[in-house]
Amino acid sequence: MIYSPSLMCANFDNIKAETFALEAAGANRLHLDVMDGRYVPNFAMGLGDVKSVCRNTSLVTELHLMIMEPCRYIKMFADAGVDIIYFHPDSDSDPMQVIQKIRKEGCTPGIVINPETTVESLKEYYEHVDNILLMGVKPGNAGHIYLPHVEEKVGQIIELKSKYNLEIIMDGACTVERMKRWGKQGVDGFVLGTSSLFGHRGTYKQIIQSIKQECGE
Ligand code: S6P
Ligand code: MG
Repeated sequence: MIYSPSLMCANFDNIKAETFALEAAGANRLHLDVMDGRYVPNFAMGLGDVKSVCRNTSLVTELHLMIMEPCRYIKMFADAGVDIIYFHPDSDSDPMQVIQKIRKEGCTPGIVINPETTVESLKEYYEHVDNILLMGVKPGNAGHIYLPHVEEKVGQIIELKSKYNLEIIMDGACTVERMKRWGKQGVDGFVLGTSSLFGHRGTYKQIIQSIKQECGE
């Protein structure tokens, strides 16, 4: 199972120490949220933050771009050292070109399914990407409320998983209880935010170990 803490929820007073601590605590991937104030009305990590995390970890890093015209910035982030790049297909006029660009720059392409987007509407992309990030909340903030209608999409995307050889990661409102359920359904991993890790009692190590235990590892 993949456990990918969201660095935007970490303590930015010392992002290097946070990166080390999360890796030492047993995280097996790191999730980096980038927002431009246009695709979503918020700002999150910037290029310098992304570079710092990539420089200071040996873990696989996944970049979640919540920006307009992502194609223009793929090379920049690939050069920063990220491994997986997710983008929102409705943020660019030519999503296929974005996918190709991500591969050309040596990264693994993924698309994001928003809570209001149907699984069916993105079907033309599934054979071209390796990874899917399924949002459980409206993108833009940590701590957003879970949207229960997403539950139906979990089942729908799992049905397509083996056909297209997709990795499925859930992002947003990943509580322990939901991770247990979704893991059994066939989801491959979870973004750990305020619902399970940050702001909870205990050290990162204690919390991640307890999440793994609860989820049957
Ligand atoms: C949200 C962003 C996410 C959050 C994370 C927060 O726009 O893409 O990656 O950082 O999901 O998790 P939580 O548990 O606070 O909802
Ligand atoms: Mg994210």
